[in-house]
Amino acid sequence: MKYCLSVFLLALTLVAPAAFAHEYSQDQVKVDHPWSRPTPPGTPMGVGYMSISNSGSSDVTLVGATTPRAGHVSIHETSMHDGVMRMQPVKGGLTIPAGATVDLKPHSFHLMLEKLNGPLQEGEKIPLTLNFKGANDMDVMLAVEPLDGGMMKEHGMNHSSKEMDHSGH
Ligand SMILES: [Cu+2]
Repeated sequence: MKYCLSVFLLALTLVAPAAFAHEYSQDQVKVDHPWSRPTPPGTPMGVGYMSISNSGSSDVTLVGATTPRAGHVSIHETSMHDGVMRMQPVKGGLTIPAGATVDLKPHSFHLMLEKLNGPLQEGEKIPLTLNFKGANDMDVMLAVEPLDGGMMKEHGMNHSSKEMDHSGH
């Protein structure tokens, strides 16, 4: 009995980090883990990453987004040209084909939050409305995660409260 209980508790512990993930579903569209990075003061631009799935039978296109934290949001793609990394707007929007998932992630597709009205702070949740062609607009929250990446999510509350103390100085 005791053994079973501890195995059960261990399983819960291992599953716990998933509780920090967040996803949104609406009609045929699922948006998983929308996140961003903190920006240094004075930086006019921030990023938005997420994974968008389309379980419908027709294509859906992400054509834009709005947020109260930025004057404009663009859809960009980062790519390598002759060894130089550069980013350019995705013309006509980002298509999520029927049945497919498209990842917005570092060194690939991303949202560019331009004309920020203030630095993006670690721990902040940024309201973001995604505008789709072929699906209804969708509200999600971008979680501003630490610069050292997703690994730190494992540390959960401890980490974020420590960081909040720090930003008070
Ligand atoms: Cu960009």
